[in-house]
Amino acid sequence: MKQKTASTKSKNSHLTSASLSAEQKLLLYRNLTRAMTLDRLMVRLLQAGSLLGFYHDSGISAAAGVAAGSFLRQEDIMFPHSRGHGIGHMISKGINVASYVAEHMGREAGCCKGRSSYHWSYPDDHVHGFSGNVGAGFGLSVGWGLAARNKRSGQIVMSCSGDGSYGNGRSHEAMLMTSIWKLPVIFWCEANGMVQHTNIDQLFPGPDISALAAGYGMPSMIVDGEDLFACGEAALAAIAHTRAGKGPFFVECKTRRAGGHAVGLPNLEGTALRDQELMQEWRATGDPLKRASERLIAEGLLTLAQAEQIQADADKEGAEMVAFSEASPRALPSIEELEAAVYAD
Ligand SMILES: Cc1ncc(C[n+]2csc(CCOP(=O)(O)OP(=O)(O)O)c2C)c(N)n1
Ligand SMILES: [Mg+2]
Repeated sequence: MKQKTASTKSKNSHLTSASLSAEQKLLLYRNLTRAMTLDRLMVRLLQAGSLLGFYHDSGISAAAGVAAGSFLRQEDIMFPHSRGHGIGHMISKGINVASYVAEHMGREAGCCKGRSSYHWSYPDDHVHGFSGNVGAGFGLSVGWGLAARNKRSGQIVMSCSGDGSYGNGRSHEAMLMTSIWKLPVIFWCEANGMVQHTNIDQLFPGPDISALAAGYGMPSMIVDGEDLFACGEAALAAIAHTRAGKGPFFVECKTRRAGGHAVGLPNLEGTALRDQELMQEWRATGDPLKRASERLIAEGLLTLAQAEQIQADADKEGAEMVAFSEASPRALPSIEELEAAVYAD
């Protein structure tokens, strides 16, 4: 069975990338440091038995989500991708996710009072729901895009998902409707070549998911999803296009999943489907943060001391979120409360 590798070249079918300023590159770098630090923290918390439920780590694929969030405005709408539980996407958009960590830890201080597991939202920050139903964000993205256009609010919708979600028919309805109505929606596809335990080439008949966009008259770009700055440039181009009222835009970030579907699940070890040595090599050589720091240092935009400080800040941020969560009582709702939340009178 063929395994997907991240593309090393960008194929930009319709637009050229906007180039990034030094400030924008450093913003991306700081956000990726924070995202990867929190991702590792969530893995540790799960392994220590401190999280309720599960965690789908982002690992070496964190760069795309960070780029998706970093240049949005506060009022823009985002549907984060489920990998990394959307943490990188949301912190990059400027959302304080301490209450999200608390939510995972089942605490009263959680954004849904520790009762939601995976089904939370941050409406004040324009993240409207997160679902275990893969592809659920597509329909909502159309609705929010339509509202933004009709109200002339200037908002755009960043609709993030994996390559697997494009097997859901709703994605096609969303692409059709946003294109016909010229809605400000970005289809941000984080294509890691995997759909839970299945390789994408068993489920999609072509090399590029973004080829779908052409069928709906929508411009698209393909970028190396492990190149933080290529993803950042794609985000800027897509944001400029949608904000200008030119309709939807599709970005495919090619990346890889070097681990199992969720922390603790087997990575199809012992089967021919996943080459474990290759996965190990990806983990050893595919760190997008290392790649980004080498580039910034070579360009004279970052020193080792500054990189260490950024890492120390991220460690502190994570520790503060855990302390915030642990200071809050465990959510132990009564049966009556749970029933009231499930059944209508
Ligand atoms: C409608 C629906 N079908 C199937 C599933 C089971 N499922 C959970 S995650 C997942 C894979 C999603 O693939 P992708 O969107 O590429 O995300 P990735 O796991 O690769 O990050 C599937 C099929 C689901 N949650 N919802
Ligand atoms: Mg996938």
